[in-house]
Amino acid sequence: MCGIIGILGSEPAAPRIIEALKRLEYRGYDSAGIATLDADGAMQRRRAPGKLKNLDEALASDPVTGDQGIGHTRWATHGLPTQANAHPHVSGPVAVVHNGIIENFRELRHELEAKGHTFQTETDTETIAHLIAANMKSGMSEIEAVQAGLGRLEGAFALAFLFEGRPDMLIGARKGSPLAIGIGEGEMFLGSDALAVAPFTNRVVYLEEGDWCVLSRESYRIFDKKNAEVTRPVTLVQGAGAAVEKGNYRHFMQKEIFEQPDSTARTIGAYVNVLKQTVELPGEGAAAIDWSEITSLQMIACGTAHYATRVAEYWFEQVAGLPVKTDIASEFRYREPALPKTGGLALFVSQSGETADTLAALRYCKEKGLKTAAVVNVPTSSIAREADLVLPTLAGPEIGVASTKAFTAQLSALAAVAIAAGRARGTMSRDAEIRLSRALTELPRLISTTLLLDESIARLARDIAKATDVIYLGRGVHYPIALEGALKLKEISYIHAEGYASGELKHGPIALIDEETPVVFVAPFDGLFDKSLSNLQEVAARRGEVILISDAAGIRAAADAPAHRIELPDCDPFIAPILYSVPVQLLAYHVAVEKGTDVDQPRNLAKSVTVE
Ligand code: HGA
Repeated sequence: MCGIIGILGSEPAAPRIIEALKRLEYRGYDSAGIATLDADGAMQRRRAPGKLKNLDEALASDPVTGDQGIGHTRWATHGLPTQANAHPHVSGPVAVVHNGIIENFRELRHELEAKGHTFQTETDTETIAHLIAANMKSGMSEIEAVQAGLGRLEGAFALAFLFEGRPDMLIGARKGSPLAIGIGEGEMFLGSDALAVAPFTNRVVYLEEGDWCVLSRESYRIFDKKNAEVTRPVTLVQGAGAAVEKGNYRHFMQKEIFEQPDSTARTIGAYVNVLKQTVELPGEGAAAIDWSEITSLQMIACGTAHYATRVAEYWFEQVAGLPVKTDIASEFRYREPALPKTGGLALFVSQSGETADTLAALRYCKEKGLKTAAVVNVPTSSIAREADLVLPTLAGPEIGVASTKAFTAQLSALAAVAIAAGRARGTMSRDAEIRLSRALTELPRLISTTLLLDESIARLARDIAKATDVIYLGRGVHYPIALEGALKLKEISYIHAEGYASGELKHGPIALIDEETPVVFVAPFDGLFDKSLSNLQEVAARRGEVILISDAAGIRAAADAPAHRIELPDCDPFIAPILYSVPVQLLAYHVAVEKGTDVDQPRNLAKSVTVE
C-alpha cells in the first residue's frame, strides 16, 4: 500500500526520497511522486504513473533541488493510477501525501468547491490539501490549519505536509495508518515504517493513534488526538538499515521460499525448548494468558494469514480441546459478532501487523473486554503494540507481495501455541507434547529436503501455465492448504484457481472438470487418504489432469491412477500442513515465472493492506 517519506535534511532531498521510496516498493504501488522546496522556499513537484523508474526518469530530465521534501508511492483507492492522481497533491502553499481513505471526501469537496476551490484530480486526498489551504487563507498558521483540518477528516490516514515558504517545517499525522518520526543529526524524517527512514537514522518514534506532529531539523513536537502535547518513546531500530537484497535469486519470492528452513527454525526456536522437549511461549504478556481458563478461541485475519488460522483451528481443537471460530477480519468487524462475556481469547494474525481490518477487529475485541493475542512478524507494528500478548514470528522482512515464509512462520508459531494450550489445559499427555515438539523441530530439515523438488515442480509448471482454471483439493487440515495453494496461484500467475475441501467435489466443482483443468490434490498418506484417493479417481475418470502431492506411501497407494506425482518426505501428520505449503508455493512461483508476470509485485496487489 502507499508509502510515505518526509525529509528535513542537510543534503539534496530528491535522491534520498527515491532511496526511501525504493525501500517501500515492496508494499505494492502503481504511481509515485515527490515535492521539494528549493533554496527560496518555492515548491517543486514531479509525479509519474507506474514504477519508480518512471519517476526517476522524470527527475533526470527535469530535476528538483532543495534538501527538504515529501515523497509517496501510491496504491490507488480513489481514481485511476495516472500522473494527475499521483501524490503529492497541492493547493496554494500546501502539499500533502496520504496513505488511507478519507470517507467524507465528497461532502468536503462540495463544500470547498462552493468556496471556489478547483480540483484537479479524482482522489480523496486532494480534498485534504484544499481543506488545509482554505484554513490558511482564512488566517490560520500552518499548525493551526492542520489541527483544525484533522478534526474534519473522517476515515483513515497517515499524512505528511510540506508548506511553500516554510523551509524548516514538516507536519505529520496518523489515524488508522502507521507513521513514524526518524530522528537524525540536525535532520528529521517522517516515514510509513522504520524501513523507509533506515538509511538515514535508526532512532524512531512511532506515532500513536490520533497523534500528529510538527517537525523542524532540530526538534519535533507530538500532539495527541485531543491536541495535548505528549511524549512518545524513542525506539532504536535494529537491522532495518541493511537493504534486503535478492542475492542469487531471480525474485524475492523465490528467495523467501528457499529461506523457509531458516525462518521456520528461527520461529520454532523461539517457542520450543529442544532440551526439555517442551513449548515455552515467548513474550512479556505470555504469563497473562491462563489457557486453562480460556473457554473459546476466536481467530481473526485476512488473506494468507486467515488460511494459517484455518489450519490452526484443527490444531487447537485436536490438541487443546478448545472450541474455535475463525473469521475474516473485514467480515468480523461489521457483523456485530456475539462474543463470550468471560473466558474468550481473540487471536489475530498479520505479517505486517498493520492490516487495517485486522487492527480494527482487534480494537473491537478489546473494547468488548476480550483478552487479545497477536501473531505478527513486525514487533513494532500497531497490532503488536495494541495486543495483550504478542506471539512473534521470526520470518525476517518479507518483500515478495505473495506471502510464503511469513505463512509457514505463522503456522509454526500457531502449532507451538496449540501445544502450549494443550499442556496448560491438560488435554495432552507429556508423551504427546514430546512427540509434537520433536516434530516441530524436525520441520526445517524436512523443508530443506522438499525444496530439492524445485526442478521437477518447475517442469510440471510449464504444463499448468497453459491452463485457464486450476482446482486445489485437500481434506481436514490440508483443506486450508488447498485454499492457500489456489490463492498463491491466482495472486502471481493470474490464473483462475479455486480451493475446495475434497469431499465437496461432488457438490459442485466436479462440473468444471475436463481434460483442460488441472486438479492439485494436497494429500499425505494419513487417515483420510483413502477418501482423497476416491476423489482423485473421480477426477481421473473425467479426464481431469491430476497432480498428486503426497508422501511415499500415498504415491504407492495411488500407483494405478493417472497422475503427476510430487513426493514429499515422510513427516509427522501434525506438521504436514506446514511442509505441504512448500510445494504449492513452488508450483505457483514457477507457473508465474513461466507466464512472465511480475512475481514480486503482482498487478493490483499490495503487501500490507492498510486500507479497508
Ligand atoms: N486514497 C488515496 C490513498 C490510497 C492509499 O492509501 N493506498 O494505500 C488515493 O487513492 O490516492
